[in-house]
Amino acid sequence: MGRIGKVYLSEEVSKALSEGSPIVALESTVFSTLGLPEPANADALERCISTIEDHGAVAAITAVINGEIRLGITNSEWGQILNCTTKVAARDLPLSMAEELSVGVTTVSASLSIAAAAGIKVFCTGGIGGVHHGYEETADLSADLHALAKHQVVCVSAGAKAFLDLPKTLEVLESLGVPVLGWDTNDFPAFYLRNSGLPIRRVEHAATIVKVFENASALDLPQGILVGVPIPEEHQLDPEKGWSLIDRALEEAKRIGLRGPGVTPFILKTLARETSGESIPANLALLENNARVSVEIAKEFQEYI
Ligand code: PSU
Ligand code: MN
Repeated sequence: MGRIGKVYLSEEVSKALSEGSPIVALESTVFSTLGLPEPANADALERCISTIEDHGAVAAITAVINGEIRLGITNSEWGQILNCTTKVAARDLPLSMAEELSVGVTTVSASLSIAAAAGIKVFCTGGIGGVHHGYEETADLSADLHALAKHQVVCVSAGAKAFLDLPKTLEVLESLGVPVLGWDTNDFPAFYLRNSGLPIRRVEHAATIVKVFENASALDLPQGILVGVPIPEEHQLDPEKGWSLIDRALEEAKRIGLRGPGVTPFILKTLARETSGESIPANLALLENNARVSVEIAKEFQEYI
């Protein structure tokens, strides 16, 4: 197994890095039961990896295994990720190493730091974390936003999860200097829904994203780039129903006084239940679509060199 600093690379990722072939990094929280219920989580993992491979790139899943920070998980280790319930954000990485955590699933913040450490430029997720409703009271703002401000990685997502405070999330990204680009859209995508009604800058070609990245590097701007890819039309939830269910799930979280890292998994679960599972195929479809777009961008980076 290769290693870059404290990051252990699978053979496949090691080889792809040394050959300069396109690589897409992936988080692992979304594939654990914290992100998706069984068996949809296994389905999502399988579909993301095969989409990335079928389009000609290598999938590099991040996780913590036996206290090692890993980039690239082998098939025999998939089961450990799927069943894991220990969520590891960027700040948890040092402790999970020190305590030799047996398995931890990495969030966007942890994964961006791992990808950046290995020089991987494209990272794919479902939806990033952001500013939660009630921020004034709870100060709950995902570490994903700070990680985007810190690591020069293109983060491909279907926007931020629709149950977040999306206007505030965009404000914070602006304050942190993170460019937010819409993949063929002017409207910040809202995860299960194509539109949030919030304006962002449209890009129509992967080449533009690569140029933005290279220009930012040349200017010594330390930030990453957030690319928002809308869920394919046929898979989005009915907007009216979707937004009202999200309101209900938020009220429930508030009523039981939920705080901290448990909030996101709770709302994802509540939505799956309330939509009688309809949110799950939508979640799978957007992940697969993001994986496809990620490969397009990763390949464009190869062209540019
Ligand atoms: N998007 C999903 N499912 C998830 C997450 C995002 O569809 O499980 C995870 C990601 O790992 C993200 C994390 O980084 O939730 C954000 O959690 P928090 O709001 O606690 O920062
Ligand atoms: Mn949080």
